[in-house]
Amino acid sequence: MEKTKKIWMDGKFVNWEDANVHILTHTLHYGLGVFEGIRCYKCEDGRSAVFRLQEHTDRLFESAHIMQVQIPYSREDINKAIIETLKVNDLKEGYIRPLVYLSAGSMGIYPKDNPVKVAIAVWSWGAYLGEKAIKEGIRVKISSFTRHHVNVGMTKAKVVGNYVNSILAKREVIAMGYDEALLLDTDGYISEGSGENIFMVKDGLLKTTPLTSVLRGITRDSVIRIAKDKGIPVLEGRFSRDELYTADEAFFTGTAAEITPIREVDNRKIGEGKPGPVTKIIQETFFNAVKGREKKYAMWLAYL
Ligand code: PPE
Repeated sequence: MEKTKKIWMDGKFVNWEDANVHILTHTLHYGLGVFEGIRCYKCEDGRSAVFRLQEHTDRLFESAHIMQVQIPYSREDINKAIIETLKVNDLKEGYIRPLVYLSAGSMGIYPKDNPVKVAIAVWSWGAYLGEKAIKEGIRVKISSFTRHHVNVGMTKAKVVGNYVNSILAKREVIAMGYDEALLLDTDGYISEGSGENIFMVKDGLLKTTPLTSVLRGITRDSVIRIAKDKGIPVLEGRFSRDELYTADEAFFTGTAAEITPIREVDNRKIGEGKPGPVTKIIQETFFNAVKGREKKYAMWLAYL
């Protein structure tokens, strides 16, 4: 990972090397913190733009609301701080990680008076699963670990501790030689990847899991919008692993993963084992949108 110069910590720019926290930081012990993952792209005209900044900030505040964490800043403050952090670091394209955490104060699971703090880091981040993954697709394995039950982990909130489940799944499948993990929900239906939503295509119909037990992905929302604009029918509905095995196409969506085609699930080839026509058109339109090449989606871009 490539270092940048400064990290925003509660209104101040701190040197990357000095961006530390106390060891009794509550979030570090108990996992209650919320975060976001946002991308900034260098556009055609040389300017940089954050993709769907407001939606990411809104989700950060929704995650905090679900977890009863009071962010001591306004949404506008956070938007501004994100833009400033990119500018201070002179980062034209990369990843943005706002983190809201409970700092040191009380110990014990009940966070009494622990101050809520916010940090924003940015860094350069290429294709999450590699350039080859974007072009040729990846090999996916369904994990033996189940996604959170909706009354165990708050799956609509991007909570720090929720990601232990993702790490378990990802480590398991990487050790077996696959590229990414896919998790089933507690009823045995497909839910999401370790850090991605999933789509499948069958007979021209684009299908994605309903929001029941998955994160309300902003890339997922962008894909649904693009598909509708292209006249591709979209259905939000549950599907099982065998329905996925017999899909014509499948792909993951996420800020980090962008649009990553899936060429294999559990050693079964998906379609022809390479990105199909629907995946390609959506992927192409998505990259045109984030890079400011598609006027129709200009409202998704917050220029620096
Ligand atoms: N589900 C999960 C569990 C998830 O973590 C993400 C994002 C998504 C779906 C897709 O959401 P969206 O980014 O709004 O389209 N995962 C982030 C974390 C990646 C990481 O390794 O860290 C991301 O893509 O930024």
